[in-house]
Amino acid sequence: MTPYFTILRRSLLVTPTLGLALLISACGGSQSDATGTQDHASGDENGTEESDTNPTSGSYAEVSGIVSIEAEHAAEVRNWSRDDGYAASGTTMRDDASSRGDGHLRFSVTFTRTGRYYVWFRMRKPAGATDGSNDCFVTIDGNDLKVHDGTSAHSVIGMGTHQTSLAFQSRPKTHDAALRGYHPYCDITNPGTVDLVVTSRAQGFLVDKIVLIHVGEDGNSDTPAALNPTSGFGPAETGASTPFGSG
Ligand SMILES: [Ca+2]
Repeated sequence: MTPYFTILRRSLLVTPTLGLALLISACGGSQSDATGTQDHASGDENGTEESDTNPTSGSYAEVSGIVSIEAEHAAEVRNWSRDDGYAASGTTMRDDASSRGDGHLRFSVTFTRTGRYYVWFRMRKPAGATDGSNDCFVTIDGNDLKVHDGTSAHSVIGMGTHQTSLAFQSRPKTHDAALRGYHPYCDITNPGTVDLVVTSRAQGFLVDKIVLIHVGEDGNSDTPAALNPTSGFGPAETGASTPFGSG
């Protein structure tokens, strides 16, 4: 259990209002939405012919309850591009799509350990950008990420941030302000390989790294390495092989 998760649990359970306020404050305040009407990833209706695909790309793998992915090492890229202008782990990927749903980063991830994983993104919006450039859709095998408010689970749109420098956050993109203080997560019910897809929602939005951390039934991180993805570059990539653009 990391100190961060200890603090998080105590904040949410003992003083939920304060905990939520702290989390929202840490995440940069309330979140407005980008203009437009699409609130869900539209998938890849245009097919894959425009995708920049590396057919030899391998899977990422969960190792000891951790999945760590460099955004620039996607197995498939469409309408995102490398942006070396930031202090990143490797480099960042920038959403270049001119409309929502018209681009993506696709990752293949193999899990051996089932259960719940909290999702962290090292991300930022571009300097000087409005809140219209601060989020993305995220799905795993086509399913939305969720948050749990202590009573029930709720689907969320994806991940979002108000940070103007790259920082790890476990912050959902959702229209429901009451849900923004909870960790977005995915439940892995069976060992095997899934598609993690980051779909364009905000032109200029930047992602450096994606980390998934297995958590116990009480919501606390139970990874023995006690890796804290809220600072630095986070854990090294797990199980990557022949990623996009590596050669
Ligand atoms: Ca990176």
